[in-house]
Amino acid sequence: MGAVTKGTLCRSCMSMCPIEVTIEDGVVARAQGDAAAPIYQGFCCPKGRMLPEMQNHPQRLKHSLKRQPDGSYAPISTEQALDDIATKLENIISVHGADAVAVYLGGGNLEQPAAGSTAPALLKAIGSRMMFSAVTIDQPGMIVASALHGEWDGGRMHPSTWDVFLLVGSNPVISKQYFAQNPGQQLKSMFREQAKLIVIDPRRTETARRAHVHLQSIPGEDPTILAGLIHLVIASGRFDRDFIRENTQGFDRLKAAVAKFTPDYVAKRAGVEVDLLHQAARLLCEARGGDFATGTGAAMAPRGNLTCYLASCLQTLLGLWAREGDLVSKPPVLQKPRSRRAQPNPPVRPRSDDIKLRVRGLHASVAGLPTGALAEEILLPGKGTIRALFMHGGAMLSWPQEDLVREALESLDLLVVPDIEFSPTAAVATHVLATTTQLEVPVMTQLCEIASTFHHGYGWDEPYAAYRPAVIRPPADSDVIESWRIHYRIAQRLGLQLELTNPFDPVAVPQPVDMINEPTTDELFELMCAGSTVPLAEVKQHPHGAIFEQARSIVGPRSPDCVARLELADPEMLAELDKVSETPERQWRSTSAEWPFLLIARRNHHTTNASHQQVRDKLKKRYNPAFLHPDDIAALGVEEGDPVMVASPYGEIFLPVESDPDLRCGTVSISHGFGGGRMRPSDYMQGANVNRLLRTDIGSDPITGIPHMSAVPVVVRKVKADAADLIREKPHDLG
Ligand SMILES: Nc1nc2c(c(=O)[nH]1)N[C@H]1C(S)=C(S)[C@@H](COP(=O)(O)OP(=O)(O)OC[C@H]3O[C@@H](n4cnc5c(=O)[nH]c(N)nc54)[C@H](O)[C@@H]3O)O[C@H]1N2
Ligand SMILES: Nc1nc2c(c(=O)[nH]1)N[C@H]1C(S)=C(S)[C@@H](COP(=O)(O)OP(=O)(O)OC[C@H]3O[C@@H](n4cnc5c(=O)[nH]c(N)nc54)[C@H](O)[C@@H]3O)O[C@H]1N2
Ligand code: SF4
Ligand SMILES: [Mo]
Repeated sequence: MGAVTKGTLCRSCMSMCPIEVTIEDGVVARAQGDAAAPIYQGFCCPKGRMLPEMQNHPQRLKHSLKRQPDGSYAPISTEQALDDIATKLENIISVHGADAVAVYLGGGNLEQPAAGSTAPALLKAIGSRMMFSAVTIDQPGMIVASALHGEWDGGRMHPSTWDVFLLVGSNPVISKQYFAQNPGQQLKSMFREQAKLIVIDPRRTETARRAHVHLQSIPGEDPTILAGLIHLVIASGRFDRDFIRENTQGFDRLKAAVAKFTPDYVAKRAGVEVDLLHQAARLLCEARGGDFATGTGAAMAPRGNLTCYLASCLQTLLGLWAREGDLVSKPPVLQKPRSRRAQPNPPVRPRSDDIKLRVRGLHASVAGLPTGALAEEILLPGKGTIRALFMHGGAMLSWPQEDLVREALESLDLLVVPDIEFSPTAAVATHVLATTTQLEVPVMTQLCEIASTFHHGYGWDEPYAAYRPAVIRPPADSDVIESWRIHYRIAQRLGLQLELTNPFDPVAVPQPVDMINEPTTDELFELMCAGSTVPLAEVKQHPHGAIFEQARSIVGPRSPDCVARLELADPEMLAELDKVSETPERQWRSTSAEWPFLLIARRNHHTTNASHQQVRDKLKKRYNPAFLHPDDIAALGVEEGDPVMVASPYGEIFLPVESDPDLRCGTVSISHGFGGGRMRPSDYMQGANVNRLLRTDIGSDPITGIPHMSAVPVVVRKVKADAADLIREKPHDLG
């Protein structure tokens, strides 16, 4: 057969790097960046290069599984599993009503983006409103902030115009959130000459190293710093008065609210140098173009909404939004065209009254239903109970409070987990559906474009799009299904009509799916792209993807009858800001002699969330260390590689300690997506689930339900001698 090379887009993260996959004698042998693709310059990270290992992994799930009464799993044909699921669903709906069926769309959606359209369509056809997603345990604060502040219709400034970029709690070099295409290269060319980078992060990250000003702050103090920067900008008088007069309201109230946040107060409280604060403010005031961005660090720490809101206010004060005649950034290509005007869209209420959970009075919000409360909601019996869940993600490792998540998921009558491996989340399912891998299905770029409409860290600044057919067929001895077909075939069995719609397009026309003759994925893609700026058929003509000049657009003039204003003084946000200054620092942070460290979130280069557990050995990343500053390691009396216990008031994990001189003292930084299940000290090299240290009801945000997931008080302890003995007695199995 020889060797052939085929192109696809890696979906092991949202960068969607174009890659070339070499197939030798029918077996995927190599993957590397596609040098002929625009924008990316041939970039491909270690995860992309690992795609052959993932594809060929001996433990790849080739057959679906059903949980048996004794808790074991037995193979079942995928069609039989679907019959079984459909029967159970009918039962659940007739006893408990349609809202007893829920969907969680998380990282599992990425590899097979069509499922992101069919899952909500299935729920809608059933009549259930219980649509959950990762957004509400990710960065919901950004969405809440733009609801409270209002959005600038012209959108963000195009990177070609930037003099400054402010980044709060995000590390694009590793996460590829912001600068998503070849971030190292982009940052180098952008910030070497053209623009100045300001980073707020307790760690001198791979990104912060390139910053002109790095504010290495105490975790959780982002509202303090942003209020301080607003204070300085207003005090300097160098804000955009005309823009504020024409487009905003609440300036005086904002000014009064930040009055207490003087540079000295902010510097002391947030643990940063006062000179650096002044420098940052100066760079902001001097900028004529720029953009601001918040990441998971900012949004997962306490008062993430407030951080994101203040970032928006600061950006508006400086007038850093695209004006009439400017290039539109993130233009739609595989979505419908959208004309943009140089004017505000008014604020909207962040809470939606119509869908309510029974937990903590939480509602659906602009960020969706609160996933942070889903486990508790499942465990509440009675009217409104959820009994069935389609899980497109790795909840066992990604949702806060692992024990509660396990209890909730195990209590369900039906838990459907599509997977390519028997992951910790598959291991609590009633039905595990073996799915196709990302190399076995076609791909197009629409998903990231849609994501960019609510998160500007994703998508493309240029009008880029790409489509690629599947690279390889599933193994001959397998019985796997593409995720979207699960929803389709269940709808068919229940006699339901699916209609696809873009949830972020308020005037989208639902596209009915042919429920008699099952479409191909390409046909489904056509429906998803109905009315797109550039027809999918045209995108398909460009095998390496292309920049579609016809989709480039400029911001139009303000409409004469526009009366909308951006809100600089949302009462709820300013009340929160008052609480910040009224609460003594220690109490604010909740640290104490007993819980002296702050745990912060972090991502690593080699893994994405909970995905791909089985190839982690090859990536030498079966475990996740606890990163500590060398001084903190010395004070604990341990050495690098030694096991430590990290505990919060709610749980404990064991993991090896690793030195990170770039971390702020007093912080411990740990990646999520590892470990799972009961943990003994001797398991410390197996990976530890940091979500054991969190609780869904601690800090639960009143709008989005996100609990505190960063800047969480913990203690780090040397593991006692008897536990260390245990470790010596039982050498861990890394295989
Ligand atoms: N403590 C802590 N918790 C966090 C975070 C944090 O920073 N700290 N981050 C949060 C964030 S931002 C997010 S987005 C969530 C992400 O968490 P999730 O939304 O749960 O996403 P993943 O962990 O990527 O999901 C991977 C799982 O999806 C399932 N799956 C379904 N279909 C497929 C498929 O086609 N292919 C593959 N490979 N798997 C499939 C598999 O079970 C797989 O294990 O985690 C959140 N949790
Ligand atoms: N390699 C890899 N890439 C990924 C993922 C992955 O798991 N692995 N996950 C993907 C997902 S789901 C997402 S949502 C994105 C997230 O993308 P990012 O938000 O960029 O995620 P991180 O790289 O964890 O960066 C978060 C930063 O916040 C800092 N931080 C923690 N607490 C605080 C705080 O209180 N204040 C401030 N200012 N900073 C703080 C941390 O030190 C860290 O540097 O990444 C995506 N890309
Ligand atoms: S950055 Fe790595 S994991 Fe993400 S799409 Fe590109 S190659 Fe894949
Ligand atoms: Mo995320």
